[in-house]
Amino acid sequence: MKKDNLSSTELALMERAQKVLENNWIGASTKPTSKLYPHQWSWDSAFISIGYAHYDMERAKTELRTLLEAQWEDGMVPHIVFSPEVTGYFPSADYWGIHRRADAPRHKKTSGITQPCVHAIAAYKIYELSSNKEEAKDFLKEIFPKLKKFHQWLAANRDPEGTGLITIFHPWESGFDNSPRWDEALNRIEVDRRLLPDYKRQDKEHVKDPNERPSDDEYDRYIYLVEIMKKNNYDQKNIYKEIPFKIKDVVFSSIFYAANQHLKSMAEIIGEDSSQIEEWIKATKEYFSETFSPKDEDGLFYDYDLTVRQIIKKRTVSSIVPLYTDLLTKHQAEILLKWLLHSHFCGTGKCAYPVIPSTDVHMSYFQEITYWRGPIWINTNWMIYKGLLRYGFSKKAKELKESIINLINEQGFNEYFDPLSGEGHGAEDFSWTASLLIDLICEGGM
Ligand code: 2M8
Repeated sequence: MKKDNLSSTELALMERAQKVLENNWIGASTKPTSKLYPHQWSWDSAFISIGYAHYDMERAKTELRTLLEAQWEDGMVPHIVFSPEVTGYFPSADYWGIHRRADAPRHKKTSGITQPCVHAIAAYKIYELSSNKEEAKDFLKEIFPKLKKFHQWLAANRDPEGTGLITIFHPWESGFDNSPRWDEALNRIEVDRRLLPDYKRQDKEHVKDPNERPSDDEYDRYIYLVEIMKKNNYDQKNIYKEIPFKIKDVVFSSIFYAANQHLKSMAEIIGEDSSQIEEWIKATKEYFSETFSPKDEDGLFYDYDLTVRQIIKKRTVSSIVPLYTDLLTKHQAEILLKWLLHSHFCGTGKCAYPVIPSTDVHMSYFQEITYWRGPIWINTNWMIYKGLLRYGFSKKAKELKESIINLINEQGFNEYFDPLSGEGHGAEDFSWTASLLIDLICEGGM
């Protein structure tokens, strides 16, 4: 890592960020934070690995290796890998009961669902930043087959339609748990109370205000969806037929596309065949805009609900995340920039910092401290920052980067922030806030 060009504030922040990661390190991986999320989470680990790659290559590699040790035989990378000795998280490993599926690992306890596939992006970052390219190539050789197998699983089970767009079966799979994006689909579900177990939430005990977390009604629906999966023994084909929540997720699909591009680059470096990856890339190119941003709309991107066959018209940060990919025309990207400059997404107006909130602040469903319904999250801002650079919007990119740095410097390494006051909420020392800040400070590029 080159430290010469960093300001004293950036250097001090780097040190604080590394301390957050150090405190959350649990021996072979990093938990998102100490009490609220005491295990390993899938997409968190990929973001975390990107941060480590700037100053500790071994940790960056270990983070991904540990996660992939829990990969299911069929290729699925689970969204949580449990630390067996840790209690106090619901739903627990026992609750998930993954033993009902032969493909689930026997030596690791995991959840039975997945999360966005940021991992190939992280693995490629490790290669890119390594000074010893031979060693880095060996790492790619080791990890490539596992990542490809995960993408094959996604393509086969979450995109049987061959659109290059990924379907989620649960809000937790999006990583945006209680986003307004999922409201209608969740509300449509008729919860069969006989199927709901007696359960006790633990998450609300670890935050300042229980209103920061999803509601009990939302939780019942989350658990009900897991019950349907358990009833189907985590068999993807049967779940596809039965689950009442089936959505083509615009963020997951953007990440799948970007991750495939990185996977393809890896294949080229290590001399592996990339034809299947190219097929996935081609399919996403063909279907992305026509599915998520139909003509005569407002230029934003929206998830597509497969159950009712319509787009989900909720104005959230996900509507802009496609900027992270190279899938947009200059014109499409310019429209997204306009949205970002507007008060809807804190480009101007009443927000404390010009940093992008998770929901358009003018919408009735915007809630400033409630998790994914309004607060600022660093991972989505990081993706959009990279997108702004990609499309040549350097002025806005510079402003966003500086504002993210100021926000964290002044408010802390929180999980999320109230866009109106800037105040930090959720967990206090959150790993991906730290790791992605490191990436922003050290690099800023793609
Ligand atoms: C949140 O999700 C978990 C469930 O997976 C939870 O609410 O308990 C989300 O913010 C998700 O994106 C994140 O990966 C996870 C751990 O940080 O927490």
